Amino acid sequence: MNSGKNARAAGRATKTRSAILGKTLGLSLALAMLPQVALAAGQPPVAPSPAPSVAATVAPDRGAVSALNAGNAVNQQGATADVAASPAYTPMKPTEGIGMPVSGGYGLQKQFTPFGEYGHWIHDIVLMPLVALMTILVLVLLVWVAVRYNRRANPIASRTSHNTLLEVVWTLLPVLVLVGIAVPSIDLIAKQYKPAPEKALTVKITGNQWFWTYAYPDNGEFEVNSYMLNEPGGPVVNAGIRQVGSKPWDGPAQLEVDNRMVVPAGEPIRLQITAADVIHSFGIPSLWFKLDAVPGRINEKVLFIDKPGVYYGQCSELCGVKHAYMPIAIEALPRAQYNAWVLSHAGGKIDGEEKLADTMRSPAPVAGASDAAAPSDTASEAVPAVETSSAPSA
Ligand SMILES: [Cu+2]
Repeated sequence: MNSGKNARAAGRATKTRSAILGKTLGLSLALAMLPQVALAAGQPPVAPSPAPSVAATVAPDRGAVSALNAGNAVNQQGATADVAASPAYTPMKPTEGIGMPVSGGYGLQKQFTPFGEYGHWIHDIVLMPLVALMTILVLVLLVWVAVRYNRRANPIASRTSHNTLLEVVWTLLPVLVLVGIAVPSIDLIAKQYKPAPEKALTVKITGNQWFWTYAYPDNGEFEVNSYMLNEPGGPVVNAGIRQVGSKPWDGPAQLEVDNRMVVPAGEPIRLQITAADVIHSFGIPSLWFKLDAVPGRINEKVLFIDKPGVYYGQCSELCGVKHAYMPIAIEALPRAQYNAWVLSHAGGKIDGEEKLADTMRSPAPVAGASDAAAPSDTASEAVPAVETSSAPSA
């Protein structure tokens, strides 16, 4: 409030400045005092009638979370991230059976990364046929021996103890089989260990008991907390978090979260994974991705998602009583929509964007962002300039 008085005092000196500041202050005051109203007004035009009511019910819930976890700054940040979502971003509705387990499914999930497609190919074309052939071969041999060489059919047993051809074959054949498996699988492992390109977007993932935190150091350092939604009719797992199915874009129960990890599709992303308390593991079956989250250590791996979509996973390392209740929901968006999501967060800025002046000059900031990604050495000095530009929009 003091700053408001100061701003107004300064405004008397310069009329134009005061007009802008007054507007900004008025807007921020309105936002601070009436989050429900602001949210309702900010909802996308897609679903005008249900959206405001949902927003209205969510806002008090969030207040309850903050009150419950008054000392938990992390939780409050998560709440802010959800509330701060702008009309430019609406969470994507997942496609049934894509990026999630299917009822009665027995194979691998459909893959949406180049590594996943490679791995799936090894599984389907190399491993399964070999397993089937070997199983049938061994079964046929067993049946043949049992029928042809039992005591009744073959009373006088042969005393042959060596057969050079047979010995060479049963040594060489397994060697060839193992080499045949080793070539593609070592190739896949080697490719997965290749670090992300220097200019790749970095997302930092922290496992907590029992939720995930996603930080975006290239996008203004904002953080998003991701909690599993409660199941309708089930016990309340996360107090203050809404129930799954209460928003049109909600995915399956026990996999959907309040704030998804949003990333751009069709470009390499550097995931840096750590944990705040115990060992967790970040695993998404449809993205061929699993990496341990270890306290005091950063594990890094590149993720490349072929196409936009919502992909679900779970913590894959037993980490305590609510281990089963910290799912992962990754939403891959086209670059332009990802940038819009970034800008919907307080302090969010487009990675690789150069300077405020450049942003103002380019007609389409989204196109400019990908162009500007080339000179990486200028990216660091662009930080303060772009931050000031994002302040009014936040
Ligand atoms: Cu865990």
